Amino acid sequence: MVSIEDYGNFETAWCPGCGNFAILKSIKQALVNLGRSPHEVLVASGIGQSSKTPHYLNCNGFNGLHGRSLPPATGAKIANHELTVIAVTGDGDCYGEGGNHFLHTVRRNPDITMIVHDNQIYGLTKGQASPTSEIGMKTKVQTHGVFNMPLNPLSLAISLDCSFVARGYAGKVSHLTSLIEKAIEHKGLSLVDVLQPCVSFNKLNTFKWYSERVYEMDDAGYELNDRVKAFEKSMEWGEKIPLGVFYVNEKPCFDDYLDVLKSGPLYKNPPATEKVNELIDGFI
Ligand SMILES: Cc1ncc(C[n+]2csc(CCOP(=O)(O)OP(=O)(O)O)c2C)c(N)n1
Ligand code: SF4
Ligand SMILES: [Mg+2]
Repeated sequence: MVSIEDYGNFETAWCPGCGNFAILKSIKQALVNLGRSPHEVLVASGIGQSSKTPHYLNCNGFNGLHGRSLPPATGAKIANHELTVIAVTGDGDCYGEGGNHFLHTVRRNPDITMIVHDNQIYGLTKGQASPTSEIGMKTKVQTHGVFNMPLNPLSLAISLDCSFVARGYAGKVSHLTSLIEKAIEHKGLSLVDVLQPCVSFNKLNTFKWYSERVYEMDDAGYELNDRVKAFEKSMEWGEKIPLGVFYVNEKPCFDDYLDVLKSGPLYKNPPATEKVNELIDGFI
């Protein structure tokens, strides 16, 4: 039987009190609840405090370039579609630097789970505004306050027909754990945007700020495949911030279109070296 200890207990470089600890705990707990052993799981990331997560999990991991958690996660899923693949990323990494990958991965719909540590700031580089920073928030760079419109990740994902869209909060570990479980079980691309206080650099969106506003939706109040209603719900932000599953659209995923995967995971196919040699010889 899998236990939480199997996923290890590593020393981290995160600040004491950071919301990242709760997300790490929720990921481990969700994997254990689903009975996934470390060798059956891959966690891929880009660059950022959030993207250090693969270093703190005893399972397969890939820590790549800034904004690029999704391409290796997609590639790994295709190479071995029996793996549970999770892309861990940040609001800067996913919605800023990696924004283009995000858009097109939603369109491609591979069967992977995205967990975005959304602290509304660039944590690793010490507190510049990110795509989700609030208007007016002052930082050492945005000295007069942020004036770019914040991006709403949930609305964006729903408008693109992302297969599963949810929001969690690092201050509610058991709720977040159940969202991550649902996201992993969902077949297709699942986005879990997690409100994650950065206690060192985001002095606006603190644990207190979020805790006063967030509420759990027991039931969204509409059919979860109703894209228009889900879009409307995703725009609720301010005095009240909903948490839970906003949108689910069961549809074929990228892996389903690849006939070559029907005979088993790609990595088990013997390499066709003679064909590769033929191809190389064609250039000589
Ligand atoms: C191409 C590139 N541009 C910029 C950077 C510098 N950089 C590293 S992490 C980061 C922001 C990370 O923010 P986020 O993804 O929100 O992660 P957090 O640290 O907040 O978890 C930036 C701008 C980089 N490493 N590579
Ligand atoms: S800088 Fe912010 S996001 Fe990074 S570890 Fe510290 S508290 Fe967490
Ligand atoms: Mg961030």
